[in-house]
Amino acid sequence: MSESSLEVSNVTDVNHDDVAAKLDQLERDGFLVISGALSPEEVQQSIEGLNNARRQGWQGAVSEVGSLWFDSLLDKDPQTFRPLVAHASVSPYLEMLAGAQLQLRSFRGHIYPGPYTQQWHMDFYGYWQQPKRRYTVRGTAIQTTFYLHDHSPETGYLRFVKGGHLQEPPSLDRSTFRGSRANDFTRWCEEQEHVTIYPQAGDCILFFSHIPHRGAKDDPRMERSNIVCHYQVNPFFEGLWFVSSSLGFKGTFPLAPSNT
Ligand SMILES: O=C(O)CCC(=O)C(=O)O
Repeated sequence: MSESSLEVSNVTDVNHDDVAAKLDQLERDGFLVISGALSPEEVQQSIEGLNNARRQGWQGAVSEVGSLWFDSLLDKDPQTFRPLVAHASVSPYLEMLAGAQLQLRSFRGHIYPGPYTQQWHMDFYGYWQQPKRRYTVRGTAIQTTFYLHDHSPETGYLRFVKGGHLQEPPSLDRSTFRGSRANDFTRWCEEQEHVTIYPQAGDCILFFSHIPHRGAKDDPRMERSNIVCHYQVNPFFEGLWFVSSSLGFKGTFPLAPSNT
């Protein structure tokens, strides 16, 4: 399905050593493709859930690049969307990455109805700006983005800056960012080497929220939507720049024994 060597299939069969090896690859490459993470039925339910959310008008504002986003799906339609939090297909990875310390930060659905080229961005810009003190531990955010439609070189993609999670990009001064307009950071991203993948319906891409990435539709007729669970490990204060607000504390530790 992709150029990546990180594809994982049939994750229910993976053993401890396989998961550990894949996480080594995640650390090296910044992302991991979990192929067939959702069944065709789960894909269909998610598409219908998102379309229903759109009909109900639950979306936030339309972004400048033409995507609709939905931040209240867990509250408004838990039956459809709750199973995607620490879904069985990704939980072996999440378990080994953070276990009970894993916190769901936010849950966001997207629909991309028209022509769409996302700006280069990171979901966790503040990663590189965390205070370093004697007792601080670097907060890390990891996301699982579930794709609901097939991508191909003719239709659409997800693209990463190669190794972009390992070095601090230049020009992250927030005051220089104006919506989705090009700036020194996005120009730097464009000049780097890239890795492009073509997720298929049901695939999940697990990646560090601080790796620069962009999604796009090359064929504006393509139906495209996805669902993103952002997780964080080690708390970081709200003022650190992140693409979404946090859900808060209570009930946001999906792998904790009591789910508190
Ligand atoms: O449109 C895409 O594929 C990118 C989605 C995205 O930005 C994300 O998962 O954070």
